Amino acid sequence: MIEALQAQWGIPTAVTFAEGRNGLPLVTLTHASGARTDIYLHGAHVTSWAAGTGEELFFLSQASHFAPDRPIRGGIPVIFPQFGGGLLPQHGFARTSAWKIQNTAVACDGAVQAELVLEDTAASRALWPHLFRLQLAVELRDTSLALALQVTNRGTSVFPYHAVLHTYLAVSDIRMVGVRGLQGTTYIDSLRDDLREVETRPEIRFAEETDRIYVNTPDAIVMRDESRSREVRIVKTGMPDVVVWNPWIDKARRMVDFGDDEYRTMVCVETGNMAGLQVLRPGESRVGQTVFSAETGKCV
Ligand code: TA6
Repeated sequence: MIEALQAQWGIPTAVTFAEGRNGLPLVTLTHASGARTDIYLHGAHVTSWAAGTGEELFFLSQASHFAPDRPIRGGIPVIFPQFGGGLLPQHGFARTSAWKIQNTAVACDGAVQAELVLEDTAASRALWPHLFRLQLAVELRDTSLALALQVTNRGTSVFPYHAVLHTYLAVSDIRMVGVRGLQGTTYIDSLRDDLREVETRPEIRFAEETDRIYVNTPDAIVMRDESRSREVRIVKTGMPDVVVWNPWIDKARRMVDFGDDEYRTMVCVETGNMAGLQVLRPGESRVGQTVFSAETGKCV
């Protein structure tokens, strides 16, 4: 399978296919600057992003499953058509589905691109009776990684959905981390019976389990990792909401695919429509994009 993927979609030095953990196929995009990102076809799951400096910017649990029927813990799970619990499996079925490569390229400015696609199957229709197409376009540059998630209604009836990039950022010590850009935004506190309050802090800090859906937020968010003098800027378009999540001690212990102490080295800053369902009519498409850019050595 890897040889066939490499023959059809590989690009020397820029796009390389390999067997990843437990033999799951992955594609590595490598930019001329040395920046690199790994994408498993399982879930179209970005598991790693290293900017030109070589520093890893995404968290990936040491205890993560790598199995066809389990989500990978870390990186960027693609959440569709359901965020959270409900009639479908938790966070929907896209993150545990086998996606296909639709295109690879190196753009004229050197950006390395890969596009992955997922369409409805008999299995998905048995769970969720709609015809859809998901396309995830990944674009790597020297200090940025862009993901565009397009949802298309291929069917003849309207469907509601959530589409979310559930991003796990790597940090050195959660107690030395701040998230800026959400002040004045209304949030839904998942830990307090979905109580709605307004965020009054210019910077969110972490000292306990945090699980909040910020509704209709500004499109530029910054995660500051003081220990590493690093900032990760997150700029979204067509994605109204942001989730900020850290499981902290007790929930970390309850998660079998997450190390007990790994809460210290991650924070989720997720983008998409989590607070409410979006609706697509037959033939309609909608795209949401998130661009991550990293700067180190800043006086954060
Ligand atoms: O986005 C935050 C959240 O909904 C948390 O409540 C927690 O459940 C997290 O997602 C991880 O969910 P998962 O199904 O991947 O364990």
